[in-house]
Formats: sequence, C-alpha cells, structure tokens
Amino acid sequence: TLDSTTSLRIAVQKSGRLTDKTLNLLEGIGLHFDDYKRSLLVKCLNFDVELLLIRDDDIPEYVEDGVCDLGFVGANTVAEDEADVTILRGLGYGVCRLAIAIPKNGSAQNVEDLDGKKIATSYPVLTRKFFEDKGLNVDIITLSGSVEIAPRLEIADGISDLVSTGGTLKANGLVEIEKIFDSETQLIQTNKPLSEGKQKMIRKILQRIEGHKKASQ
Ligand code: PRT
Ligand code: ZN
Repeated sequence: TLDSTTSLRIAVQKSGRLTDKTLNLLEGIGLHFDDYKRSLLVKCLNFDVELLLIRDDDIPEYVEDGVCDLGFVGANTVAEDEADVTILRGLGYGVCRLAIAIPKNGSAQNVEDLDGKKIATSYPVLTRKFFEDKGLNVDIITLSGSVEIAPRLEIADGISDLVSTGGTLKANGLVEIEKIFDSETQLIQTNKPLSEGKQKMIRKILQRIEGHKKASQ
C-alpha cells in the first residue's frame, strides 16, 4: 500500500490562534466533527478524514514525515522549519509579519546599526538569513517566548518577532524598523506518495475552500 492509514489525516493546531479559524473553515466547507476539544485524534463524521490536534510547531514535521497528509499552519512556521512540504494555498487568516524591532529611545536607528549586536528571536533561521542577506553580522539569541522583554533585560539590543497590531511592541517600548517576512495560515501537503482516494479527497477540499473563499468575499 502507498500509505499506512486509510483516512486522510489533517494536522490542526490544538489550542491557539489558528485553532478556531481552522475548525470553522473545515466546518464551513462541510466537514463535520464531533467533540474536538476532548481528543487528539478526531474522526470526521461525514468524510474519510481525521484531524490530529497538535502544537503548531510540530505540524510541518508531521506533514513532511507523512504522519499527516495535510496541515493548517502559519507560513512563518513552515518557513522557519524549512520543511520539505508542498504549500497548496494561503488561507487569508492568521495574518502577521515577522519584523525587527528596537528600543524606542535606544542608540540604534536602523538595521545597519545592529551590526555586531545581539538579536533575540524565536525565529533564528529566518532572522539569520535576513541579516546575512544584508551582509550584517548579528549574534542571534534564541528564546522560546517573551522575546519582547529581552531588550529591557539587556539580553539583546533588538528583537525579531511576529507582529499583528503592533500593540505588544508599543507596550514594551519597541519600534518596528523592518519587516522580514509576511505570513498567513497555509494549507500544506505531504510530499510522500498518497493513495488515489486521498488525492481525490484533497482535490475536493481545495475546491470547496476555493468556493468558500469566493462566497465570503
Ligand atoms: O501552543 P502552540 O505552540 O501550538 O502555539 P503558539 O503559542 O506557538 O502559537 P500561537 O497560537 O500564539 O500562534 C500561532 C500562529 O498564529 C503563529 O505561528 C502565526 O502564524 C499566527 N499569528 C498571527 C501570530 C500572531 N498573529 C501574533 N500576533 N502569532 C503570534 N503573535 C504574537 C506575537 O508573537 C507577539 O507576542 O502576538 C504578539 C504580537 O501581537 P500584536 O497584535 O500585539 O502585534
Ligand atoms: Zn507554537
């Protein structure tokens, strides 16, 4: 057989910013689920589909490995992971940007001023690439969260973090000076071989998302 499971398995963030919008989209295209708050693996009631609810950070790898056939996850997470997956489409929600920010009243004014300085981020791959492309040499400090307080703690001179409204930066006395990466939620597919049945189901899901997006415009 081409793959070990028969149901098309879709990875969705278990609990976070993308969860409700993704589950609403799936319901909106006519896939119905029972009780997804209680279980990690949830069967679809009307199609041969199941959801695996996991941390968003794990989604690109699960899809790359073929543990899941599809995944709904931020472009930022896919790009940071450098995952070997196929991006089927952007979905228009979870929109944010990865950007460089520095203390409002600090000595640095622009990214060039950060040469030789320390940058805190949860996105070391994308951030290192950005500075390398500019020929700037920075010391990347990788933090898993609360990146915005690093300058005040004097752990770093600037940060690279996700921004949506800009409220978090402002509340921490930081100003955005340059955008690194535009992000939105993406539907990704494994590059592992898929059965004819799964391929057909994926085409159906894509068509329905297309129709759903058109109808909601
Ligand atoms: O538990 P798990 O690992 O699954 O969740 P998580 O805490 O890692 O992720 P979560 O739920 O916070 O975010 C999931 C995805 O949402 C991200 O990977 C992005 O693709 C997308 N997204 C969209 C955002 C934001 N907007 C966002 N604003 N993710 C995080 N933020 C944070 C940002 O890090 C900063 O702390 O919100 C703050 C900035 O927001 P503003 O509005 O103040 O600018
Ligand atoms: Zn995460």
